[in-house]
Amino acid sequence: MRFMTAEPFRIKMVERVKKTTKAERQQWLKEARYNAFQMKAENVYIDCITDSGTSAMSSEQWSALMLGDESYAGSKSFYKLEESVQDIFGMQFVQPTHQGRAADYIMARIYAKPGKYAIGNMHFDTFRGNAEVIGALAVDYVDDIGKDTASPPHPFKGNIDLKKMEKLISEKGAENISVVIITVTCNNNGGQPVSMQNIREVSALAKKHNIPVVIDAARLAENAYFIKQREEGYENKTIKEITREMFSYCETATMSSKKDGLVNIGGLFVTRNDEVLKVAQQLAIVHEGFITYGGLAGRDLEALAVGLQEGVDEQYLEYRINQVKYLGDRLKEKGVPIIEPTGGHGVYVDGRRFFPHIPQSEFPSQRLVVALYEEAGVRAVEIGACAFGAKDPLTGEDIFPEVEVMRIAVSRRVYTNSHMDVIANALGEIYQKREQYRGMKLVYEGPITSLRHFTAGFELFPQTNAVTIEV
Ligand code: P71
Repeated sequence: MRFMTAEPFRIKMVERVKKTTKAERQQWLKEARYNAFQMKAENVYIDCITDSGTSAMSSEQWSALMLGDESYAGSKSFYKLEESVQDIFGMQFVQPTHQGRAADYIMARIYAKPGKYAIGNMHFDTFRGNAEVIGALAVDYVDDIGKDTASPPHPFKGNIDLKKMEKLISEKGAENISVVIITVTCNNNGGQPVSMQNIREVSALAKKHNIPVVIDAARLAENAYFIKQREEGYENKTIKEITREMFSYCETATMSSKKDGLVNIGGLFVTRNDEVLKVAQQLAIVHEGFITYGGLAGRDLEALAVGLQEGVDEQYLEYRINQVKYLGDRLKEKGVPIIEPTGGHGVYVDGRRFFPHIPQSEFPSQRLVVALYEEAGVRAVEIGACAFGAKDPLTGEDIFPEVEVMRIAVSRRVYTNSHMDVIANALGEIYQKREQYRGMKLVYEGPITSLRHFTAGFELFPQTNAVTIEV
């Protein structure tokens, strides 16, 4: 296989994307008030806003759609999905949901408790939102190295800091910690993996204190591939052996199947605890649909049953992880500061190191999102002062997040490395003229601060090379 370094698929169907002019893009940016979420997708040349629900399905998945059994109860498609999930997770009970956040909601209703702590590496927004509604205290205990976007490469920047976890347990008492949630890979700091050793040790510590462990498994296959590549003792294991061991350390897992499930919609709630299952099924019936479809069509269940298996295929994962690395390497060659090593589902550009002259209060990463779209029609997303900034409820002062990045999420099986070159070349040029850029001002937020990135409106401070015409 020495020469077989190209994609392990060939392309059967294509979707046209539009090339646009800079003047057009500047106009659309203005209309969207410089918010990527407010743009029309048809005006985007390469869309890297998310890797969620954007995968290309295989011919096997498209043909599986035709087998969809749309029976309300006891659908044949459910049992196929159940078997596929059991095979990869090694857990018995499966409740589908319409997407990941619905599984998060069910999980939060079962495991988050008012006034009690939910420890995580970095909780994803959708669980955090649910936890906050319940009144739980969601704390991020990722290792310090994972929080520092300029830290040297480390194989597992998604790991939970066991010392911090132990300290909280001893200070607050185990009865005040209702759950530990390990998100694999850790989305908010670069798609960084969690090691098997860390999952094992976190689980042992939690077990000692009777605290249940949940895995947020949106990117389970990418995490398993990193374990195989980077952790001693796993080099000769199959990806499924690794995923089953990962889940052997938890009671329950949630999954947004829009990522490593290689489908465009869907979620999963998976557990080994039959009491937990019963509650999950009741919540699913109220909020999602009957237990054997969970808000999805039979055809969606079919496509997911197949997609999960394709997602853990090692040849696919090798291509997948290497494409993201390819983009990271091209950017590094051009001096662009990124989180290293590159993670599973995208490249995260460090906004503060890219634009050191733009303070966090003027949204450096968001400015970079705007510059990248303006120059090349590429849409990325900010994970920084806009998405995770907040106002102190008492003083009204701005609170800024530790991670300040632009995420370039790479969709699965969608773009070629020529697309990656376009992104790298454009960012390289922007980096060359980085001093010309100035920051942005937030002029509209929307009613809920924690969701402001979807609705925010900005104005640009004029660039320093702008010509002022005197009258
Ligand atoms: C991503 C997304 C999609 C997203 C969701 C909300 C705000 C912005 C973007 C979704 C995840 C995720 C993890 C670890 C649960 C969900 C929710 N990620 N856990 O990265 O990454 O899943 O979208 O299917 O409801 O762009 P859902």
